[in-house]
Amino acid sequence: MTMQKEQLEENDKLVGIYKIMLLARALDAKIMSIQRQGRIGPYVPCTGEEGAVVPSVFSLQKDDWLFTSYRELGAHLARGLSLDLVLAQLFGNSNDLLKGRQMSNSWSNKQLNDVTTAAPIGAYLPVAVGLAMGSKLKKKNIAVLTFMGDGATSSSDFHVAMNFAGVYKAPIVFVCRNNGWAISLPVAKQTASETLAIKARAYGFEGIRVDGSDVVSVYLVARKALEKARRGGGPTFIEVLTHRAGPHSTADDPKRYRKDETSWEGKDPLRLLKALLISKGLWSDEIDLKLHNEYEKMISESIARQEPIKPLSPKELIFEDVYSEMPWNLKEQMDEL
Ligand SMILES: Cc1ncc(C[n+]2csc(CCOP(=O)(O)OP(=O)(O)O)c2C)c(N)n1
Ligand SMILES: [Mg+2]
Repeated sequence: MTMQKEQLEENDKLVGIYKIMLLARALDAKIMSIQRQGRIGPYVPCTGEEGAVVPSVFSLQKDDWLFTSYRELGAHLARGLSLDLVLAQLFGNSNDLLKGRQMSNSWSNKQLNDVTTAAPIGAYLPVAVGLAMGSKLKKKNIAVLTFMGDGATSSSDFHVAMNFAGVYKAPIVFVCRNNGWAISLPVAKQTASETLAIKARAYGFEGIRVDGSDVVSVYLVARKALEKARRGGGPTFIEVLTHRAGPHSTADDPKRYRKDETSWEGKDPLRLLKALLISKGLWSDEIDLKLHNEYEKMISESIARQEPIKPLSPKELIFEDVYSEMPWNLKEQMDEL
């Protein structure tokens, strides 16, 4: 590929990343507002962390796999999850692919190799590594990308996952969003380790620390790590320094523990990427406003479609999807219900 063509493709990627970040930001604000109006259950917002999340998904290939925690709305959007499915999950209606059974923010889509999360912090990490190990055994040249928070690095499952990934050279990339907080616990009380990235060294593989407001760096580091995984070069751990702009969740009041913080807006990944695109002649304030308005309209229309849809009945929810053929005793109980 010529340098020029490569540059054009990279520019397209950056614009693509920016658009998804913009959509995630607009959607996050709207979801917060409908949550405050009592129209959905609890929600975990993602504003401020888009730069740590969206870029790496742009280097995933179709057969690769994605695992997330709950603050990676932009990752699901980047993987191709539709607005309707994002909202159906939050309304827990009958359109939801998970039938309203999962906690909010636990998006997934089988067709997109986008796996739902587990509520216990870090519990899905060994599953992600297992999938990567299995793919390697089957000689598929694919990679697994998994996100986690800084708090997840204290879980026993983190150790299990990192250890197996290192020993078996699993084709996996761990992206740890270090936003400095596990709800109200600051990262300094989470670990005595100098950084989170250096933890990878003890497991025998590369750990890299990158600034989450620098989208280009996050993109390049993640792309290289995913290529390495697919080539058989084993795992990489990427610590992305980022900022949780809002509360932990809608059930949290950060004013009680987060005081005297300096403004984060100068480090806002969305603002910084927008400025970069404008400086490269790839974007303008006019296009930005137009797209933002389009997104707001799309989001409102999607809410109008999903909100009136009812949830499934308890009968379908309790009895289905456990056995391929329902045993007689369950059938009896279902009839009774
Ligand atoms: C094993 C376990 N312990 C505690 C909790 C309660 N809990 C939910 S989210 C959370 C904080 C996790 O922080 P982090 O991994 O840094 O992710 P962030 O919320 O900052 O994105 C905790 C302690 C849980 N879900 N699972
Ligand atoms: Mg955190």
